[in-house]
Amino acid sequence: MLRLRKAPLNLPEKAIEVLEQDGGVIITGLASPEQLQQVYQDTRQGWKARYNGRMHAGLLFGRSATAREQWCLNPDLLRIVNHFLRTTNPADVDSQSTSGRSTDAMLSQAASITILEGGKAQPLHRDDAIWQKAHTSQEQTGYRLGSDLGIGMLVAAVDTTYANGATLVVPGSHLWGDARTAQEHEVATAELSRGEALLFLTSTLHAGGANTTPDPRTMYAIFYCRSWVRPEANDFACYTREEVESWSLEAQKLAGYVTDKMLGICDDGDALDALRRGAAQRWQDWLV
Ligand SMILES: O=C(O)CCC(=O)C(=O)O
Repeated sequence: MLRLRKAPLNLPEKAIEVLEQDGGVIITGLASPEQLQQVYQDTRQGWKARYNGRMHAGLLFGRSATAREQWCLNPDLLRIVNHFLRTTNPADVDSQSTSGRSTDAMLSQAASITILEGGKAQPLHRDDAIWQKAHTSQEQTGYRLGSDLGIGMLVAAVDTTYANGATLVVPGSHLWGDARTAQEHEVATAELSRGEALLFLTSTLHAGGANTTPDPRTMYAIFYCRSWVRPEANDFACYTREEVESWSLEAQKLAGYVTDKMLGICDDGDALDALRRGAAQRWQDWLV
């Protein structure tokens, strides 16, 4: 069985090296058993929609302080994420605009995904299809840093195996053009021990597997995108001022409630400022 390589989270350079070569890596050392238990408690009420044997519960960022503050904001993880997703002004942009500007990745979506007994495998896909991204082959040039729009992370809440629907990944497919399709022998199974995480570029072909066991396969999905692409989930519609204010400043920034006052503004300020003003004052502001 084709397998993915592993890297410890406290050696971000190793994970970056494997991601550039394979498009996906198994991260060890992110989630402790205590954190997994806490996130399970935080999310167990959240299961709502069910489709094709898969259950998806959104809003993980707000539901679980542990997932938000300790996983999504893990500094070693963000070091890897921003290696791929930070956007720094090219020189010609610098000469025409705010010079030296650099923006970090933001949250695209965070959710819990469970595959129930009998849940079918997904088709192999690239997550950057949500942004309608086309891919030209990088097989000759090698990986072009800057070509990815996002990175996904799946944290295993249970041991994942081929039998219970471990994520299928095609190593190296982040370098392929759109015309190339994966053959069976090119598909790896990212079998994870509970607490390990799969990190993969959004250009990498992957799929949730089929669950042929009686036990649910649960993973926490934390996806990041570049600052200037539209996040997959529009969670702004869900959180209250009080909820957002209870988050750390870094979490407010990651989710787009606090910005660099250029991109993602709301009424010429931050979305959090607008929430603080509230509906009544929002309209009064315009009276002179
Ligand atoms: O459930 C998985 O293992 C992968 C999830 C995924 O690829 C998706 O939801 O698009």
